[in-house]
Amino acid sequence: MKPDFDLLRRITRRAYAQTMAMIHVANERDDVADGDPKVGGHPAACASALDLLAALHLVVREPGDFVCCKPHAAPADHALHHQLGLFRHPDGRWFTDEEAEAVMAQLRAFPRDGRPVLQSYHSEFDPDSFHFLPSGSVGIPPVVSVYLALAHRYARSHGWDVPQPHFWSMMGDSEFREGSLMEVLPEVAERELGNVTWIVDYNRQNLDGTRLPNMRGLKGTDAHRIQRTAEANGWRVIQVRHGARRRAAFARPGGAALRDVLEQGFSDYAFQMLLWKRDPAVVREAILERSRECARALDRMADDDLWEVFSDLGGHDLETLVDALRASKEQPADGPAQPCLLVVHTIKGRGLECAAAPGNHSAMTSDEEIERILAAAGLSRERPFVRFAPDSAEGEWLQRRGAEMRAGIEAWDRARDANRAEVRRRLGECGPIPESLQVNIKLAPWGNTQWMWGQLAAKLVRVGVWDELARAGRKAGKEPAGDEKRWTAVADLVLTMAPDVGTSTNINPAMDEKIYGPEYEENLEKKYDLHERLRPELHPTEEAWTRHIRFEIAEANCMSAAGAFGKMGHYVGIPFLPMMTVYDFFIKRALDQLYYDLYWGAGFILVGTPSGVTLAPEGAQHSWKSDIQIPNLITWEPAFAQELDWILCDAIRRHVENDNEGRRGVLIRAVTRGVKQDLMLSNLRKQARFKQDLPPGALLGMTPRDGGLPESEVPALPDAEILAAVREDVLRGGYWLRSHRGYRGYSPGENVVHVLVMGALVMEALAAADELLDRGVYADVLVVTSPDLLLGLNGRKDGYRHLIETLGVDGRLWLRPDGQPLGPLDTVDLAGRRIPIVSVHDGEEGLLDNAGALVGVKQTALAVRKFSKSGTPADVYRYHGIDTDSIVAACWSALTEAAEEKVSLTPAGHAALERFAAREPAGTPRAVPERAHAR
Ligand SMILES: Cc1ncc(C[n+]2csc(CCOP(=O)(O)OP(=O)(O)O)c2C)c(N)n1
Repeated sequence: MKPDFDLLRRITRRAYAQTMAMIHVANERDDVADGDPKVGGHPAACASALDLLAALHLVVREPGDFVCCKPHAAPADHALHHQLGLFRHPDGRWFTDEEAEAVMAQLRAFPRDGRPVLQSYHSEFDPDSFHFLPSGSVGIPPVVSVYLALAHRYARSHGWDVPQPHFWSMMGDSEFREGSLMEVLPEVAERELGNVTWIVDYNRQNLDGTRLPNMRGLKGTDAHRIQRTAEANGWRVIQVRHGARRRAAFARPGGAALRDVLEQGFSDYAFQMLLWKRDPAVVREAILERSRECARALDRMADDDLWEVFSDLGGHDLETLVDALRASKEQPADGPAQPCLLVVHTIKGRGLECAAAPGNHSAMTSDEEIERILAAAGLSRERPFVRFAPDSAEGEWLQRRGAEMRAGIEAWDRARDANRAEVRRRLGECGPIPESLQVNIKLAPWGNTQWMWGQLAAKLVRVGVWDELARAGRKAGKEPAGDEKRWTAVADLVLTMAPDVGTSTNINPAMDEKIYGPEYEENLEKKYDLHERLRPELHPTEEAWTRHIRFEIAEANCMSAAGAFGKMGHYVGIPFLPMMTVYDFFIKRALDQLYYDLYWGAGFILVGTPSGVTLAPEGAQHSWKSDIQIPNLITWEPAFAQELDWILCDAIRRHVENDNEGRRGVLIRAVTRGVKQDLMLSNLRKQARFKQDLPPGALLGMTPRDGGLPESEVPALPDAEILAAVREDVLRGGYWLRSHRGYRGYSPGENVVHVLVMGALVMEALAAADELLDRGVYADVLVVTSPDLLLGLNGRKDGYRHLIETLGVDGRLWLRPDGQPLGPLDTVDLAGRRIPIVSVHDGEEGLLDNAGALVGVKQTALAVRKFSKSGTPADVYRYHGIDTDSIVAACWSALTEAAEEKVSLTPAGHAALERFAAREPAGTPRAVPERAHAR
């Protein structure tokens, strides 16, 4: 049915006025202290986009469609949603009229007393965030939106009941210069995503003013360039240049020449300057200068008419816009589905005094102007946000459209909940998710964590696709058996992705014949029987057993895809878990995308591998490590393969069970340096904590010289028991790999140092501990598995309990008498030291350096502080001072330099101490017992 465009124009005018009023009101609030930053806003940028957003929201958009828009147009979206009554509470209840009116006055306000507010840019916290992507950083949301479209397609190909909505993105013309958009452009057509429409708000201005694309160099305006770029990348392009007035003028004599001039004759700059000048006589002259043939058309136009025609851009003509938006969804009858890009020609600041003025990006409306705008829409400053009366024609129309939208949104919620229930059922059938994937680590005595990642990914994928392959009568490999079966439902949710580094990061089996994508060509490797040993077959299909999304060298694209797939649990109730493997160094290529994913609350796993200077001979230029602290991200760096197994399994379980608040994004760093895997258990077994039947108070001896019970003669607990205990510590951020507590001669405050080590340097730390032991120093080695959980944002949440309480890395002062006889009535002087910390990691300064400050002891941090060089790991570690010798030297000087602190004990304290000493069992080391320490 043809919409009533007059009525839609009246609604749009009100939305326009309310958009401007939102920004005005936000800037009028009086809760401002001296020196506070401005509130601000972008009336002009909203004005250029408002009509096209009205066409989208009021007419073309289906309820389930996804939308993302340039950030600074957020108020325009809110105002249109307000007309339609689409604000919701977090529990799904729709706002009452009063609540809706109230929230419109709360743009950019802080949410006091639980009061709903609207963020400065589109946000998940907004009451109208349903299927609206967050914005703020331009150039990212449209990319995310593309991958969300892909994720929906993937879900359908894999047998899930998921609708295929349309994905609309609106962006500025300066935004369209963002590299991220150029990076994704070819992908959208290659992946044949016909349900993607991009809309460029072509207002020829950006933040700094009028854009000046060099028409000579570009051989056309920027609109021509955009069209050529998009078409070269497989898109269909529609220019929405002219409104109805222009088209009518083109139909009259001389109109064709006028059309030519308006389409080809003006540079963006020249056109923009005429808009700003607002003088019909100058416009007339400029047109005729370009083509005398236009005289026939222009001669019939009075100045006012000429101005109307000249400024009648398609982006402000609702009818034209509705047609164009609808046309963008049409698909070629033959040939692949094709995305579409609309170049919508608009005027920035249209209807405002600052229209087309170069400095209008954040120009505010004056009091008089806002009054004029409100009055033109039949509104007043007393109640600027009132909605149309329900019994008015506009009100009735909005009620109907709003009700349709609400019903569609609620239906989407129900479908999502049904999927959630189905996922729960499938998971429930498999029983609890195992703690381990049971990879046989013994196969690789010198395994590295990257190797282990490949093993784990391969197993998950093999278990996940077995049934799909078997059902299709294809070679399916070993049928999941025993504990593996418990993984089947989870494994169906897992997929891998990589920006052209899948094979080099060991996930060949996960990729082999499992690349997801349109099968646009016959598989000639199959046809000609071509195979390469140990290499995956990469021909894409959309079969149900596909599990890998392949990317070119496009880290930013891949990162956005990880976010999009990782948001599917939220949107459609199917918690896909994307596992992106990427060279750790290049995570910083996609840092803004990573931030976006985390802000958005997506759940995903990033495997950054290989990482750090441990790359050694492979790439000195690639050695800087991802050391990132952003809320919602948890970072891990396992040393041993077994740790990675536990970490990955736990992360998967938390993701599918939605038990990952504050840690939805998981970053695991791995390396290609082999670590002697049996060092893990051989060291653990030596700890007094893991010895069987150790008599109370008995002390172990590492060497016969120590005295004590010879360690090797005291049996350790069964390995499974040790590992179960250590797993707990690993998953809380760190564990003691070597601890000399309970050994004879171990004397905190005298000869003990805590060595915190992360990742592959564990071997250097152990070698240093051996060497130090020969010199009478007890270096306890704490493997930090998650710097974030132990010392970072996630550790902070419980006051670093694991570090301080469980692992006992604290600032205790270990006291001994300071040379004076103990007399009952004297004040006694004591002296002591705290246990110093030496940390060593392959990463930049700062990663572990706060441990000492957290517990209040001296810390020496060994870290990477300069660009690296090629060489063997031994060379490179030495070069950076993170080798065994450096650790030994650092421990030695930490002990000698740890200042001796003095404490005076009063007679009362002394008496208490004596009473304590009397209770001591024989054989306890001479150090002052724990409960009498200064802290
Ligand atoms: C990545 C990024 N860089 C810079 C900004 C700041 N910024 C916000 S809007 C804008 C200008 C946008 O111009 P354009 O895309 O043409 O949109 P218009 O406002 O003209 O419609 C800039 C530079 C941003 N939000 N994100």
